[in-house]
Amino acid sequence: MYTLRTFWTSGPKLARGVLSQGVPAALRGTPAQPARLLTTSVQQESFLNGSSSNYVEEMYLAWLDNPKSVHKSWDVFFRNAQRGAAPGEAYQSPPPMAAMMPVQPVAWPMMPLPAAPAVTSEQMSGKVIDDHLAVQAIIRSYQDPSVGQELGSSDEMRTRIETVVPHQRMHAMIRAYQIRGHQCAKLDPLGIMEADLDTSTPRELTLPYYRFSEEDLDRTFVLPQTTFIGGGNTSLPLRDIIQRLEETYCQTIGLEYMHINDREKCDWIRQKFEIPGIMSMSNETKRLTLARLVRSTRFEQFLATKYPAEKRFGLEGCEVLIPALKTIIDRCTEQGAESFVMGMPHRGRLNVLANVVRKDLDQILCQFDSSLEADDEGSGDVKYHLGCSHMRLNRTTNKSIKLALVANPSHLEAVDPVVQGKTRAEQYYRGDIEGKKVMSILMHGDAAFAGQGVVFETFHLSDLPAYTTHGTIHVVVNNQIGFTTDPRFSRSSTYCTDVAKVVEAPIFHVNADDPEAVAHVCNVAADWRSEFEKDVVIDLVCYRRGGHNEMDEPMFTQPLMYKQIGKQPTVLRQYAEKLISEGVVTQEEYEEEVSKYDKICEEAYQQAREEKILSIKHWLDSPWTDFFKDKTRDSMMVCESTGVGEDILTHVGTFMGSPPPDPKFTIHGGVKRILRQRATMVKERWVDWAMAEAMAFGSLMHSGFHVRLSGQDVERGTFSQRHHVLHDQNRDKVFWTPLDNLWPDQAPYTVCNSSLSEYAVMGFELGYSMSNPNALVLWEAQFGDFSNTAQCIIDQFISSGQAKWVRQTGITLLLPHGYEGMGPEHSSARMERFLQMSTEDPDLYPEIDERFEIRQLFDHNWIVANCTTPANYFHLLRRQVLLPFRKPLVVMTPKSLLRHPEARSSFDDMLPGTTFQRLIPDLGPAGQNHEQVQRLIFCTGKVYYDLTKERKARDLDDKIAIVRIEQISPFPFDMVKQQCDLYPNADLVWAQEEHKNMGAWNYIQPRIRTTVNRERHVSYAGRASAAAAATGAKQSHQQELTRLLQHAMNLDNHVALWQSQPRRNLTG
Ligand SMILES: Cc1ncc(C[n+]2csc(CCOP(=O)(O)OP(=O)(O)O)c2C)c(N)n1
Ligand SMILES: [Mg+2]
Repeated sequence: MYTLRTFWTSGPKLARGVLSQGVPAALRGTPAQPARLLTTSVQQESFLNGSSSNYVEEMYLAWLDNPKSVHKSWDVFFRNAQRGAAPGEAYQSPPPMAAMMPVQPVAWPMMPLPAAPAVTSEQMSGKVIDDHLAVQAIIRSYQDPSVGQELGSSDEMRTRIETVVPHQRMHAMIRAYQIRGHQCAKLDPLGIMEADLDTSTPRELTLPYYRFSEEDLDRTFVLPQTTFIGGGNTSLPLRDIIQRLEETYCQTIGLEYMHINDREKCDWIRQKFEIPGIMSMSNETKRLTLARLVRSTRFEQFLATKYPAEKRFGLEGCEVLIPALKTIIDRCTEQGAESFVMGMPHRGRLNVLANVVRKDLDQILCQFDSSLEADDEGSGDVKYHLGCSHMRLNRTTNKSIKLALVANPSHLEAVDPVVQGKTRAEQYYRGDIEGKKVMSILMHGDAAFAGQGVVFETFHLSDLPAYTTHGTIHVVVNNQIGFTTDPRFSRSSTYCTDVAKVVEAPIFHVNADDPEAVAHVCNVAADWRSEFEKDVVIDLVCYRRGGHNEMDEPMFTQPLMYKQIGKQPTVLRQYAEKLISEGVVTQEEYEEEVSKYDKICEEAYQQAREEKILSIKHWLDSPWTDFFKDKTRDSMMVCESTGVGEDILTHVGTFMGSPPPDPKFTIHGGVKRILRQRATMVKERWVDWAMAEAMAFGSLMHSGFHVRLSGQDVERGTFSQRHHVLHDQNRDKVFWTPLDNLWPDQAPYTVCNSSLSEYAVMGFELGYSMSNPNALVLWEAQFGDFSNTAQCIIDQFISSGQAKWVRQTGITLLLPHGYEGMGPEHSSARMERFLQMSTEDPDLYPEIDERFEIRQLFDHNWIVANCTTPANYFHLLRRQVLLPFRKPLVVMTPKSLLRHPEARSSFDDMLPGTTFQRLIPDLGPAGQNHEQVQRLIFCTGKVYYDLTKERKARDLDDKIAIVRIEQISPFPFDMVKQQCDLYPNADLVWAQEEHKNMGAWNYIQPRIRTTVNRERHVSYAGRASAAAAATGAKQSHQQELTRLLQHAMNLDNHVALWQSQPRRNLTG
């Protein structure tokens, strides 16, 4: 039997004085008055007759008390009447709903009155009035218990009110349970904390709030359509209503769904929880749940016994996570899912691997043996970060399913978007456009879920057409603590799950010590995803039995909580006792289940002890088996030619320069001009940057490689250079994407403007790139420096992912970079950061042979490039996919070079036989007459064009050679050496437009020195060190550039000159 919340609320009642504020002093506090208070004009209104006069009187009294307490139409009416409107003219019919739609407040007409028709008694039916009256009475009865007694002079009215008013209150009460019942649910297994951080009972969940008395409890009420608690009954006694509401909303499940702005979805959830008996579970399922709890619990106990001194971030206190995940997977498999991509933090990861993914136990246990040597390259990672991919039979449905747990860094929640991208890609490759076959499950810790911004960013991708995975099931291991911090100090939101409300995800809080309730919400979550293809959150409110890890002492910081935890029996014990007492299992059966699993663990332990080698490859979350099939390290040392036949270049170019085939499609005049320019390019056989890019994409898709370009405003291009999606100027949502329509059998092209996020979107594209190697997946920053808000993805995944997890990716980052006088925030893509994370040794001159170029790429962690010609960019992009292995590519892309008249390439530079040039030598007069050259300038990127212009202006073309390093990392040692040897009499200068502590200087200098065996000096020409990436003043920018060029071209005493400049002169 449930206790009814019958105590009076402690909250203050609204004082009458508050309600009457703003009413003329003469009328303030006026007691209920008869109709004579109405002004003459009011009494003369044609619709005031019969019962309506009572109603009007009621309205009038209410209006006198507070003009805002009545509908606006009454307010206008009474005000007009008081101002002396003629009979029949005081009433103004309210504007129709449509007129009220605009954001501007609707100004209702006051005197003088327009000629609106007066309302007749026929129009204002008695029923409408009665209903209004009842509603008004309810509203006011909440505010003042005495109201209602003086209402209605007729018996009929009193009867109506006596029926309608309690019903309305009952409706409000049901609604209150639906909205706020979760606040009274018994969610904390320890019984000491409130999951919503609030110990008070909402007033709306108390009987007195509705002015129901004990006698009312036996009164029968007709149930509204917004509840399903009646089951087959359309009416119930109030006592039963409350009991059923308490059962649904205030036991071990707390439901949050009333924030969903969709009646159908709310009803769907109500049906899943309110219908009496809906949570009943078969004995078979109960036994299965118990068996899963046995595995989950005994696994942790086994590890604790065998490896007491090892960190494993045990799941103790939330062992129910395992049956929960398995229930989700069973249900989703029944609904057609075949592949699950999962992301999770440290806690319980080994248990998930062992008992959900069903990774071989001995392989898991090997991870505890620190003496085992890894057989693969790479530095590896700790056991609770490794991913894996595994096919297994789902016993419940007898279907084969794939489970992938994505490897992740320590950075909590960083894996979320990666999982989503990988899921989306898998859906895409399977043609699973509704996400019926492939789905993601994300697990979270309570503190991280609330605290990490990437959670929010990832939620925002969930419903975007090019990013949705058609619903993710989120499971929060809410142990009510984050390391040593209590929830009240780690979040400002009510629940740790509130972030999910931004996408109107339903949130099911559940007490993790009630395995059946957990199973129920898991089934509903799976059904929700299947039904609506939207995200849903399960909040497993649990506790952490030990410290943050196995070495930690929790009593230092949470003494009371841990005293309680000390007394808390495991959920396994509680549930086993329950099922034994219910007769669902016997004690012997239970013990047999336990010893069966203990034996499995022991055998795996013995087997693991026999392992000699640790294979990181067993832990790949995206194995790419076909891609690597029959490949050896040796066979991977060749790369296909990146040049392309002229027919393909012409075809792509022509498409890019043609209007859409639909004659009704109207394109913008500016776009027309661009298309004309593109047509000219094809005719004249040259390309600019955007055209080269389109040709790289088009030619790859022609060869069957999918291309996906994502980032902010990438469809048009930040600099209006790309225009990959043309918009009909007259019809909404009518687009034309030429690159997706080049050939009927081409691989598809996806170009998508992303949400304004870097962290989540870059993570998403990284995940996408991991799914299938046969694709070019690019993420573009609006400006290169914005990529630093995704630094975690760059540092933890892209630069180091292969080393940690032997996992390859060809993700390509396009980072607009270049000093154009646009200020500190739009100039630098921070190339120094990427270079600093490059792995090759600056002090070691490598062994050079004919395979050096590709071997270097293979051995390196990533590629950093900064091209100066469209053709080289074209080759770089193509090489990215034609390489026999995958490496991340970071490209500093240009801004002004997009339209620079010299930054053009001929078709000839892209034809078969041409290739990516890691370094572009000087082919001008200096390159013809090496001995006479006094200076060899190395540079990268657009400054090359400034340098050549200045050199020409100074007539130094034969004295200064300018060589471009296009692939900065891995460093083209071999080619740089050739150049240095070619100009034996030249001094060596590195010229850059970035500040000295930025750009490539710190990376380049030691490598050139190593190349020349430290026998020649390398000096610097560029901006001085600075804190901000660039000056904010255009004029200073120009001065800095002038000085840079002067210095680079000054053949006398350049080192001393530059370095002796006072700082202020350099920065302006
Ligand atoms: C981005 C990030 N910041 C800080 C940490 C350090 N850290 C590791 S676990 C942890 C507490 C996590 O609490 P919660 O999310 O509730 O998970 P729990 O450990 O309780 O399961 C912290 C702060 C981290 N791993 N990642
Ligand atoms: Mg926690």
